[in-house]
Amino acid sequence: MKILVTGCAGFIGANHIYYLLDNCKDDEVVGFDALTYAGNLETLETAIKSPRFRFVKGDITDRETVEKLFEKERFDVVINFAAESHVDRSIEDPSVFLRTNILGTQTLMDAARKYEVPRFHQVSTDEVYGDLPLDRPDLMFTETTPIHTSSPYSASKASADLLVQAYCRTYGFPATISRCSNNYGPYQFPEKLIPLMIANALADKPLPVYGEGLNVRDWLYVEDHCIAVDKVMRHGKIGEVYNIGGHNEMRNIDIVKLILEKLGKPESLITFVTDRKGHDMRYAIDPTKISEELGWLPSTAFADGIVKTIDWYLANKPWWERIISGEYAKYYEQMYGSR
Ligand code: NAD
Ligand code: TDX
Repeated sequence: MKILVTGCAGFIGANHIYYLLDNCKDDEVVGFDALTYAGNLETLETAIKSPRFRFVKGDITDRETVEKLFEKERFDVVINFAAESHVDRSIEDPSVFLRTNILGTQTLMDAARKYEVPRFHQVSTDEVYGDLPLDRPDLMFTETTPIHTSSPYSASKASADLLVQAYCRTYGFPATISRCSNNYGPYQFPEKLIPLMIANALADKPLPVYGEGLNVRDWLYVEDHCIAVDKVMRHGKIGEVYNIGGHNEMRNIDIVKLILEKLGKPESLITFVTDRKGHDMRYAIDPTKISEELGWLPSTAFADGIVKTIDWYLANKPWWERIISGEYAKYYEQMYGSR
């Protein structure tokens, strides 16, 4: 098959490229990415050497470029990872989130319809369901939980999901949607909780925990997300939504303390800072549907995944040090300088 992976130079997209190249030897992969602040071609250095992979730079909202690509390549599958993905940035400036996450998805779907791509997969997020209370551990998100968004980011992802579902119903568009919980692992941009805390701890800088650090996230090792997306893309039922998560709920403060312990750094580095506006309290995914229908189960336990992740950041300092010393330093100062 010829597979288009958008957002291939970001965290999960790049991990997905490596998953496909390592495990799906009959597939040819084209990666498409606008190389925004979050995209990094260095991440694809090894992939680019493969004769089964080609990188194309472009923006998913650029209709002309997207259509030309689809006309030339005649893809069998499109997987849309491309997005603006950071909640804090969406609170500062929602516009680019709406453009990329909603209009970009529409542009890709229109091209897929025009060139009759047989299969389209939309990578969505558990954040479309809003949040759950801390005192009801029995509650989890299922695929029928109502959409109830909190941030401009989650609203933009939910809007894209609704559009995908509308295209399925109206045009018989052959799409699936997956909604995953928080990912962690190699190549995650250092603005996100786990790599940010690793980088700061290694530099003996304060670790900025929002509010009291009691918010709960349901963490999944990135490769398990890739395996799940691959299963949905090949075997999922057209028109269906699949939740992806590994029953691994943890409080932010406990993750931060664990990182400090693993790195041999003191808890005195923890600094409680002003909370995120509209901060979702708890996410928890019920993955029964994907487990029962597609036989997916997570394969990396958090205890192992977090060690692998910390080891990766230790072994790949140049990758993230180049990021945090560039444009990102300004972002960090703006977000955390007087928080
Ligand atoms: P990321 O920010 O690391 O990467 C996003 C990539 O998309 C970057 O390479 C960026 O250059 C590219 N991109 C952005 N705008 C683009 C545009 N207009 N045209 C083409 N490319 C563009 O994000 P991520 O964490 O890898 O997330 C990937 C997808 O998975 C997103 O759709 C996100 O909503 C979803 N998701 C992420 C998580 C998570 O924990 N990170 C969890 C669930 C779902
Ligand atoms: O400096 C920080 N301090 C802090 O306490 C940062 C960056 C985060 N946090 C908290 C906020 C959240 O409760 O940690 C938690 C995780 O934060 P993020 O890494 O920003 O992730 P989150 O907001 O949960 O969203 C992530 O998961 C769902 C991804 O960024 C989304 O793209 C995905 O859809």
